[in-house]
Amino acid sequence: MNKKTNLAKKKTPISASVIENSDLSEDLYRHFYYTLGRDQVNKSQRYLYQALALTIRDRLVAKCRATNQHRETTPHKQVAYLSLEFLMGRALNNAILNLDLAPQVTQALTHYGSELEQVAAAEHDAGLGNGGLGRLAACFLDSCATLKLPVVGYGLRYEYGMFNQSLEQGRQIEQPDHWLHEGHPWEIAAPEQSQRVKFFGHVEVYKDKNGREHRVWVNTQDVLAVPYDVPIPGYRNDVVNRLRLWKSEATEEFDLSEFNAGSYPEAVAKKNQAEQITMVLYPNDASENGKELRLRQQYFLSSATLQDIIAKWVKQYGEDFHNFPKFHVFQLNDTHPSIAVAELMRILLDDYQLDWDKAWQITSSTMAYTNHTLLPEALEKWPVRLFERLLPRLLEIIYEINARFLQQVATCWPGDTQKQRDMSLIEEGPEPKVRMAYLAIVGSYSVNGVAALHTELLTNGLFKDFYALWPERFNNKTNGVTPRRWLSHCNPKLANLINQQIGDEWVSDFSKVNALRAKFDNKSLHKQWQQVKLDNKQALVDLVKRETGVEFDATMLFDVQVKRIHEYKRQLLNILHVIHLYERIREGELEGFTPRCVLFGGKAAPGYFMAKLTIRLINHVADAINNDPVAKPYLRVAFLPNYNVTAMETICPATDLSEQISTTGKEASGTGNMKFMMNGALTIGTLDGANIEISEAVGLDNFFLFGAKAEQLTQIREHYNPNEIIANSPNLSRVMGLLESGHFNLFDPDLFQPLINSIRDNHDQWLTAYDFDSYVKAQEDAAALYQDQSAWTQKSILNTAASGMFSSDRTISQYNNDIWQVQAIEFNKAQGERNA
Ligand code: GPQ
Repeated sequence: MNKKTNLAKKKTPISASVIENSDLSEDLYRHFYYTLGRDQVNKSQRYLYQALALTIRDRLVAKCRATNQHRETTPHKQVAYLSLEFLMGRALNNAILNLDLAPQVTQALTHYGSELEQVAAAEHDAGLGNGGLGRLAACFLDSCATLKLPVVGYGLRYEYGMFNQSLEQGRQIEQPDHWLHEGHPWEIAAPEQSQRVKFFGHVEVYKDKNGREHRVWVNTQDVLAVPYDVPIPGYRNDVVNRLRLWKSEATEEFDLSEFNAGSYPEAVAKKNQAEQITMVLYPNDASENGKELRLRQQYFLSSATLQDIIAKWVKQYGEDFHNFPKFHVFQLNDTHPSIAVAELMRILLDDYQLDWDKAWQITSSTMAYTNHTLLPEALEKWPVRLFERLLPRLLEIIYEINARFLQQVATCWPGDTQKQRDMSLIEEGPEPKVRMAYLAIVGSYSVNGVAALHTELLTNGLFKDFYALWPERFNNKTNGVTPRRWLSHCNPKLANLINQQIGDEWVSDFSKVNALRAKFDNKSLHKQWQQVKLDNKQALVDLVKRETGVEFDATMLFDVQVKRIHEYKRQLLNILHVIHLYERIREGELEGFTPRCVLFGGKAAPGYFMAKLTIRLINHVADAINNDPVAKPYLRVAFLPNYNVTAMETICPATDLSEQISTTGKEASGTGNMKFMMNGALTIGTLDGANIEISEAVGLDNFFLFGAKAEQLTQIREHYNPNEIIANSPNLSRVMGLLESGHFNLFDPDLFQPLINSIRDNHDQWLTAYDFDSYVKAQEDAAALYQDQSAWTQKSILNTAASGMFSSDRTISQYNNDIWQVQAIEFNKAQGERNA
């Protein structure tokens, strides 16, 4: 036996089971009393939360180590999920659920006279994302860990997350979200694994002694990337994966050289510049940012991540990259990290001297790209001039990729120079630009859309030339959401009821929820189902009252639209319908009127004028209605400020009617639609994104469909005349009349003119006027059905029952089967413990 094993044997093993078996109450006390230095006198929910988080983190760390150990001892393929956004929300309850610790935690908290719900409320949301794209990444991490797949998330540790929204006189006010200021107990820094990321400088060419030409990127200004790891627990399966978030810091010698030259302030100023990179999340959803700092963020993430992975590879296998694609996949969450294609080439060419073909073979067989939008304003293009200054070596590589790619285009379409211009990675013009989506497609072996219609529109529209060239590369992966957070955790009453009916296997195999279908007509289930909904609605009533002062009534129909404010999502259409209902009340057209509470929520990008104006309109209309005693028994309207992940956890269990009303062809998928469906809401929606699949799964009898169809759009737009539509629609005329009379802006004439003009514009892309009457009709159907509570409840149950395929577990299984092909972790526990 050699010395090393001897030593290893002597070490006291600290294994996963030691922590698992240690008493949670004692650990909580230790963290509260010693780690945080608190005692009974100055206890507060905040410190209790922190102590509890640390207590749970110990258990996660132990499992994370066991998971890693397995990885290191058993060579296997792994996925790096690269995303500029991870919209995680709160972690405490999710960890308690996945580790099955609720009874122990509840017990431990009794010593402090506290309840989990209050303690959990002290946690800040980790709002490192804008909306659907960032939340999808968070759901995916949960599903990967639950399916035991070796997937690591890589993102940025923004000091400031998504801004906090408040309202002043109906206007959106943005406040910074300094979510880290009280510390983030879940993360563990690993400064010893820091990476250097280069910026600026220039490229020099030299010949080595064999006469071979080398290009070196010199005189760069380097920034340090320091990793912080956040544990990601699977559902009751002992697997704990990681989310690695990079923080930017100044390199030490940077400071020192300046410092020695006696210019301390300059040295500190540069430190600030370096730290700026991960200072703030750009708050734009599905639209271009276009700022240099954003490109720096993108490169910083891509470079740090690739260097990290390559460094580990070299440590393990040396500089032979032959097998690299057998062990690594990089999934690019939209084009945001697509510079990774060029960066991997740079590392292989410049740092490890591979030849071009070999480097390209490795790169293009490890990268995979997910597209999340067809909106032209969201398709990233970076000015060549910016690249040249910020990332000169990367631009050279992109030019070379393009030259070789255009050869292929020329071979496929001989003599067609227009085709070459259309497909070039460089867009010509007075300000030439790099088309990031094309770079991602050319450099990836897989390109996917996020819902069936979206993928179809990609392959026969936006990317049709690329599809013609490489049809095998394109595939669909319809989005999903995790049923742990979006049903088990956020709606425990419904989860319990479902357990009583069909057992609890649905939590980790959500297709099983289909068993509820057989019970859709069970009267005693109806009663319980309605009671759960009523309780959940009461919780939302309380939230809305607390945050807005508006009194909702839990017996009314709850009609909800929460999501980013965007013209294509058509909050405007919704508020027009609210005005229509108000007109009916004012005119006494109350026959068959179903009383309803309409809830809006969502943030507008700070620079998005029309979105911000829409928020003002909603609030002005809400004020007018809520202050009109005639309307009170029939209609209440509220705009809930600061919509975020945590708010959705109260909103979706309480919703009767889910508004998914985007203009057809504009919403890539939608994921809120799935959360509502799981929780038994009925959907009023267009045939857009995943709504199509939702309506197919549940059946059109159980879905309120309206609006133009995708195949009619070209024709509609050709002859679109909204003024004529308005004139011919008594309802819409009346609504426009009230809006244009200034009824909602008496002290500010013309305030809403830009919105009015957009509706009346022949070029209105969003077709608000076109869809209005069919929307009103679908709303009437919903209102009528709600009056028959038994029929409504049947459909509510059928919606939950049919939501099985919208679990992100299904989505991730498909990513794995079709794109990643990694093996699930099957570590035997004994081995993990021995090695720990
Ligand atoms: N999405 Cl490109 C975002 O949330 N942000 C973005 O920057 C882009 C797309 C959304 C998209 O609008 C939704 O339809 C999808 O459901 C979601 O991504 C996840 O795929």
